[in-house]
Amino acid sequence: MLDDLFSTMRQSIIDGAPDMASTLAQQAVASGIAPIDAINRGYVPGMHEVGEQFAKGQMFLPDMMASAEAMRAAMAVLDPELKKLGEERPMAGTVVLGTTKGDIHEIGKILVGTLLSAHGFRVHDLGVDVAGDKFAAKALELNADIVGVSALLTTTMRNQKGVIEALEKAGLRSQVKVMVGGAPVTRRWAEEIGADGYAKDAISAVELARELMQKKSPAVLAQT
Ligand code: HCB
Repeated sequence: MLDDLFSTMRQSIIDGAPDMASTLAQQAVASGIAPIDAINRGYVPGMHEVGEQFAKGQMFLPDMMASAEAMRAAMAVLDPELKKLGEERPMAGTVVLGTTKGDIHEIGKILVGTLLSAHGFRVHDLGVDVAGDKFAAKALELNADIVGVSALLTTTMRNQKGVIEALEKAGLRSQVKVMVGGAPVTRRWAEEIGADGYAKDAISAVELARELMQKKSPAVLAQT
């Protein structure tokens, strides 16, 4: 029964059907299904399928855009539900989040931000196509604990290193932890560019952020 619902959610993304994606998300909320399960078991597998079909030339850019629209419609319903979970938690840390320069993929980054908020982090999302110096300026302004950098293209991954360099240049590197993610990003890449950690999905990003905070200020995290 649940599997049928998740499978229909997945299909709504493949079909690029925002109304259907939104209705299914509302049904999930009404039936008490955890929003994160709907995302991870329903909608995200649909995005992965779209990516595979695009790579094989079976889907094209407008299809991918329609799928992104459907994902956004589902997230519009699920986002507030996830954020409610974070409202009563003590502040776990401040995260500045963004997608690297040259890259406009935002869905995964938004999801990471939502889950971090749901776990008590104060999140500032810089959006997409963000240059390293903007990450550094916002980290300085907010006295951020963590900078999270997303990249979905092999061509924009290298700009994650640019963010680390910008933090170094601004004299902030010793006080700001950097976590990286995005479909082509690996743990190995994170190590290569000197990031403090890599997260494969939003749940791991929360775990990683908590680990990084533990290293920075164990006392704060113990209360969350
Ligand atoms: Co886009 N695209 N795309 N795309 N796109 C990918 C990424 C490809 C892999 C598809 C493919 O070929 N198989 C491919 C990249 C190939 C490569 O370089 N290796 C690709 C391409 C080629 C392109 C264009 C160049 C296509 C073109 O114009 N010819 C173009 C690039 C534009 C640009 O950025 N300059 C393009 C455009 C688009 C859109 C606009 C149509 C749309 C994005 C819409 C939007 O975001 N508003 C889009 C989409 C939707 C995709 C796919 C299908 C889905 C991405 C997605 O949302 N995934 C994607 C295929 C794929 O990734 N498998 C395809 C779902 C989220 C939940 O996963 O991996 O983004 P995620 O995030 C995870 C995870 O990585 C981690 O947690 C997230 C949540 O679980 N994470 C972090 C992410 N960031 C993190 C940061 C942290 O600190 C920690 C963890």
